[in-house]
Parts: sequence; C-alpha cells; structure tokens
Amino acid sequence: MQGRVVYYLDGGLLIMTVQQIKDLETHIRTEKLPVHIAIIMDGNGRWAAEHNLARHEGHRQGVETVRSTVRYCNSLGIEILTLFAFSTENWQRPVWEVNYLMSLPEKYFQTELPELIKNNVQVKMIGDQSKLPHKVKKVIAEGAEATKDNSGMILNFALNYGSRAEILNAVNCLIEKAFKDGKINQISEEHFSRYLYTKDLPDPDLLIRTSGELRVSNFLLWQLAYTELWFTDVYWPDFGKLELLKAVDAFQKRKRRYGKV
Ligand code: V07
Repeated sequence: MQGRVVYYLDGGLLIMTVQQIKDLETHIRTEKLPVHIAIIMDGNGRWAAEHNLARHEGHRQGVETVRSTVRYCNSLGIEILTLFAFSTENWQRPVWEVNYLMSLPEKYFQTELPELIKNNVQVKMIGDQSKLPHKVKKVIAEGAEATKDNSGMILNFALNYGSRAEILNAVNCLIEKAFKDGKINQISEEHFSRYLYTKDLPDPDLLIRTSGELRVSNFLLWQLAYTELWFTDVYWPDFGKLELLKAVDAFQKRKRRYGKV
C-alpha cells in the first residue's frame, strides 16, 4: 500500500495516509510543545520473542529506535529528551544480557556522534556512573565531552538510574553538608532539587512508556509530580514518528492544572 501507513489503534485498524501524518505534524507544530519528554523504553525482549529472535536482537533494534526518536524529537523542536536506558535493577538480568546492554552506548556513539554534533545535540547523563564498567564510563564521558558546547536539544541518558537511590543520595549529601557546616536548616523543594541528578533540567512535561506496562518503575519519582503520563502498547522497537506525534497530540489536548483549579 504505497503512501499509506497501517496503524493499530485500540485493537482496531487505522489507516493513515502520509498526508494525514503530515497534517497531524503541522497541527502539532502550531500548539505548545512539551519542553521535556522522558521515555521508558520498554518491550525489546517481548518484541524479539514475537519475531522469534534472540533477546539481544530486540535491544539492537531498540538502539535503532533511539536513533530515529532523537531525530524526530530534534526536528519537532523538543528541547530535552530523557531516555531510561538502564535501571539500577537491571544488574539482576543474566550476565550475558548486562554485558550486551553495556556495549550499546559505544555502538550508539560510533555511528551517531557525527550526526549529534552536526545537529547541535548535547548529550548528558543521569544515574550513578561510579558503578559502571570503566569502558562505559570512558565512552559516555567522551560522548558528553564531544557535545558539551552544543546549544540545541539535550539528549539525557538515564544509565544505572534509580529514583529512590537518587533521592537518598540527595538526602545524604544534605546530611553531610549540615554536619560539615555544623548547622541544620530547613530546605525548600527548590533547594532539594539542586541535589538531584537532574539539577540543571526542568521537570518532564510528558512521560511516555511503551509496551503496555502502567507503572513508573522507580523513574524520576520526584520530577514526575506534575508530568502528563502517556502509555502505549507498542513495543519500543516499533515506536515510530506516528507514535511520538500521537503522544504529543494527547499532551496538547490536556489541560495542565498543577493541582490548581
Ligand atoms: C540501550 C536501547 C534502547 C532500549 C532500552 C534498552 C537497550 C542507547 C544507549 C546509550 C546510553 C548512553 C549513552 C549513549 C547511548 C543505551 C543501554 C541500553 C544500556 F551515552 N540505547 N541503549 N544504553 N538500549
């Protein structure tokens, strides 16, 4: 079917022409965009199983989706994209899988770094980097260094990230500081935020989770206080431009109240 995209919606079949997708994109560009989008990239394993492929093929395809999603977000004008790549709980996976996942940052930069630089994208990292293998630390430090002066979209990878660990780390920093200074002061939300990994970033406006799970799984618990949540059954390797546009369209149709009337 040339010029058409077949799309499954709520179990039914929706056929969108390329023109309809362009119209959706035009419509989206005229409304207020989310500044910061965060994504839980779930469903690589299930995608592989359904295609009778080994699990690592799902992760490999997942990296391809990272590449395309970075491109779409950048061209749409999203300012910050945070991607949950590896959680503090993911170390409990089989050793071979952890090793494979740990090879992905390098694979990603090998092919993408020139384009990230050309597109003025700045790479940042959140999470406990001290526990990462030496090689991975080096690779991500190089990626961040090579893009640090870029002033366009911020591409923020959450790597060995856990939100409770992040909050505890902030609390422990504050205790240590109080101990050193010999005084304990009450602190504000704004002050506390400065001790989180995300200290330089605004909170996400939109959280997307793929693959049908309706949880936030220890991701950005503090930062998601007023974030709009959007869930899709689509597995991460199948997440495409249309999915992104649908999430942003849903975001734009919501009225954000921040607890007020
Ligand atoms: C990973 C691919 C995406 C789906 C989720 C799990 C598998 C990109 C990176 C990455 C991380 C840091 C960085 C550059 C690239 C990555 C891991 C897993 C561990 F600086 N994708 N991806 N890292 N997957």
